[in-house]
Amino acid sequence: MNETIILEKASDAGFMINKEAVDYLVGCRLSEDCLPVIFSEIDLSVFVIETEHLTAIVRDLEKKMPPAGDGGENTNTSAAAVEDEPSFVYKYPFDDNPVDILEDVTEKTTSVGEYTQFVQYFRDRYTRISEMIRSRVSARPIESLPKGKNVKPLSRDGNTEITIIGMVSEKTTTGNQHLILTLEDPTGTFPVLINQRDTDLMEEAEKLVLDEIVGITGSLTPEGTILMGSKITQPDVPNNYFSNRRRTEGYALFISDIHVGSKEFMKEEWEIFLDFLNGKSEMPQLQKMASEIRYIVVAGDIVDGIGIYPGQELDLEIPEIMRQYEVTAEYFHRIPQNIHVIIAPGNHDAVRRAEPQITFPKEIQRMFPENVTFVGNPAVISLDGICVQIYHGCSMDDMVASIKGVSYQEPTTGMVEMVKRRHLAPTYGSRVMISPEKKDYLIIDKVPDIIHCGHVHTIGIQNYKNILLINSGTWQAQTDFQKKVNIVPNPAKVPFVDFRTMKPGILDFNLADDY
Ligand code: D5M
Ligand code: FE
Ligand code: ZN
Repeated sequence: MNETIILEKASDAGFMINKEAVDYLVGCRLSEDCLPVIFSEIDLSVFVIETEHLTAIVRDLEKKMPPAGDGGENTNTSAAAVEDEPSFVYKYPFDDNPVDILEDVTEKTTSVGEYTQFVQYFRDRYTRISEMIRSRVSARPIESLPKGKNVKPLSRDGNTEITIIGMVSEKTTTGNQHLILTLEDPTGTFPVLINQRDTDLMEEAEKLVLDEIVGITGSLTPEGTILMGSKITQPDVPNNYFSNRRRTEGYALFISDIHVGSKEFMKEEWEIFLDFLNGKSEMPQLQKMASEIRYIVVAGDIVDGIGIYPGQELDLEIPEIMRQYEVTAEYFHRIPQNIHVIIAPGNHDAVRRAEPQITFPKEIQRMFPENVTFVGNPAVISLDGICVQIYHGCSMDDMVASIKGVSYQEPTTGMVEMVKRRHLAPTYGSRVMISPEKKDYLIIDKVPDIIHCGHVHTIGIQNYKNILLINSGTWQAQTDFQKKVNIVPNPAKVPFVDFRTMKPGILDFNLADDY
């Protein structure tokens, strides 16, 4: 559909229409003839048409549409049968698999690591995340809270409940097992008590981590010295969140933690994966799928690196860092040229360790073929309209240690906690090192369609509020170090997403039954 015609037909039907809704119509697979029907279904009380007014109507019409190619003559086909048919025809390989980089610190770094920059960095984090919380509750600055004896009700209806939004700067337990949180906003700090008898609230409060920004509603004690918490509001994503992404086609594959150079790098399985990409699988379905792959996203740790942990030299097959990248680049030269590959670094790669990480230096990039686009960690990219947030995932180690229910075995549990906080690394100062940029690149600002992490070497796929969370495993078998800390990897498996339906799946290239 064409934008001008959409605007014209909406106006004919007596509506205004916002940009998102126009884009949504442009991306749907209905023809312009359907527009009057669509607009006739919209309630006349609507003034500006938004995407949410359209989705149910468009989906209904799409279901009724005959599959492409049969000219609509097959009127006996039931709706259910129609759904099973391919709804349109597309031709591969694409010669244009566009990638737009929407967010990336590379080329934009401002950090020199001075103290004042940390102040500015945390100020940016507070401003942007508190704004998200403010859209859900109205809050007041800490310095405006009434002080002194006999605090009067704060609103005319006698309700003394107020909300403050602050960064959790301390978390302690009292002798009676109540929880005391200190919240800090730019105007001051204030203690909040969570009563251990309020078990549901306590369960939520215990999951709060230091440095995260949260809204807490409650009543002030008569002296105005403490807030008795009754409700916690994290920024999160609305329950009815709906992405107005464009419809597109083909497959994207998600991998990470290849660890080339490690003695445990699973060469044989990796070779089978490369064969698959080149259409050399035995199964015809896999050959067909391979021909429809448009993107491979790589979320860091492409090599094992050197000096990453004590004694690593004993685990290395290739002890020289540039040689590790040369071998990796040779592998990437064997990926079909029509597939657009996006690579971000991880903690084993030869880039600065503090996050956000700037992408690979030019001398490494030069080794790779032209169909590779390098980005930093984290980065937000658009794959032909599908928004992907890439993050290697070092914060997962902190979250496993500090949030009940987050585990290495189910890595998406940690990713859900990132989305709830709209931040990829909510705690500062443990395992994740932060580079104080003027802007906090670790904030999940735009709600992506897919979040892709690696690092923990286990596979996980989960849908959370219409966001697809993917953790992409590894190509490294269990190392002695991991055995000692009881990390059981999930290697040689490749999560993928069918961009036509947004349905995920996993390709398993394991040869042994160990995993
Ligand atoms: O991380 C691979 C996995 O090993 C990931 O789950 C974190 C874990 N890991 C890495 N370093 C440590 C330390 N020092 N202690 C505990 N667990 C760790 P990778 O980034 O590939 O090394
Ligand atoms: Fe790794
Ligand atoms: Zn890692």
